[in-house]
Amino acid sequence: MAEVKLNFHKPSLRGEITVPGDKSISHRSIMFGSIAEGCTTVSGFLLGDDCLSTIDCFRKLGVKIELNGTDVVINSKGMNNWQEPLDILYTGNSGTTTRLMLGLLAGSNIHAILNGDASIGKRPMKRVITPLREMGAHITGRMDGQYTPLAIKGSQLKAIEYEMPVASAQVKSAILLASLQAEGTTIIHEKDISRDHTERMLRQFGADINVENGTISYKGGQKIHATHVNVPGDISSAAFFLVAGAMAEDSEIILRNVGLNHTRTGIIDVLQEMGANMDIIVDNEDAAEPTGTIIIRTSELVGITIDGDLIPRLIDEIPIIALLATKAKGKTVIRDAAELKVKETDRITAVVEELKKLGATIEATDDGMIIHGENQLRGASLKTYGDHRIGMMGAIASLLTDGSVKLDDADCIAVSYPTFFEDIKNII
Ligand code: SPQ
Repeated sequence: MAEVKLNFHKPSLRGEITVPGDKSISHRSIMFGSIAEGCTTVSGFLLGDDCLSTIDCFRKLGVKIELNGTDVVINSKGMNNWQEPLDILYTGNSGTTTRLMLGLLAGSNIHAILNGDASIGKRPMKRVITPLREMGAHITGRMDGQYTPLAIKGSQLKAIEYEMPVASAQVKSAILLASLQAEGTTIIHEKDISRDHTERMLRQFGADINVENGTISYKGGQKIHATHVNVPGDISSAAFFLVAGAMAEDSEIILRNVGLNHTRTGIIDVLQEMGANMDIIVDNEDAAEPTGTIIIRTSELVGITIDGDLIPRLIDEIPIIALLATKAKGKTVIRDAAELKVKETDRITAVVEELKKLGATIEATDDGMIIHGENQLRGASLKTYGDHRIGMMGAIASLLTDGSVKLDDADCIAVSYPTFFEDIKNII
């Protein structure tokens, strides 16, 4: 594990960053390219460790995947011709790979074993196994399939009608991917809408999917056609620099190629409500996944309440939003976010503990946190808990504190943003 000492503090942050590919969309591009028979090409692919785990799993299923920089060429004989893997499918640190693979393999004609790292071993799988078993999936595993390692024997599935108990794109996507092979029309009801990249990509690959007022319907057995996928920049990665630009003195950062899918832009709503000085220029509103340029400047911020249906639209940005709130005037309350406890680490505990070390006035609640603003942050030695988003929160804090910030393990940042430290150098 690489320990790093960061002395980035600069009074002014200025420069441009082209945001690397979206992690959620990169995973799905490999999955859909492997399902479809023929040649799928991908540009702007994220070379993060999680997405490389997804590629590795599909190579083990016999799909030919070539990487050339951020371009990918996938040649597949179609999901009915996947090979039974000789080895376990190792999903590394990636919850998305693990859960979506379960959905895909459930209706296949092969047997496979899925396992990941220690963090994956603690993440709940029952939320995916329950609806998949209802569809007829044969899945066994530790504690009756609640945790990895998991064994799955593909079988004939039937469609279900399912009310989502939590707002989760991974659960929704696992069901949708299983429904590709299921007999009948699968219906999913979402109370709060989670990210919709799977639904958009199904359309891009030529499938007919109906989405209306939180209800999704998909008829199994449709043909998925190979195509080209252009992966936009990851707004969850851009978020770190949006916050840095708003918090630092005399700053202006231009972020290009930011994905602006409405189910992901909660961070923009929050920045605007807190009073951030920012401009957004939309490039292509009608693309499968819209993108744009965001210019963020030093801002006078006020505390706000973040809750309800906004939470799934910014769930991964909460660590960096908590850092932002330490500068705002007044109190920021984050609630309805208990899902944070089952991410790569318990992100409520991790954020509160590490921000306290930096001098923040912050307290944990059952489903979020309360941050009292206008704190002057100081240098400290921080733990990342092996969680990329906690690591990047600490690194951004080092841009804003007088003393240096030490991270016990910065390697985890490569999970979603392998060029993070190079991009920091573009703005200091
Ligand atoms: O893939 P993983 O490990 O679950 O990654 C995280 C992240 O911070 O990058 C969550 F820890 O993102 C999830 C996100 O929180 C990615 C995702 C997706 O691509 O479908 C959906 C969200 O999770 P969930 O459980 O709400 O569906």
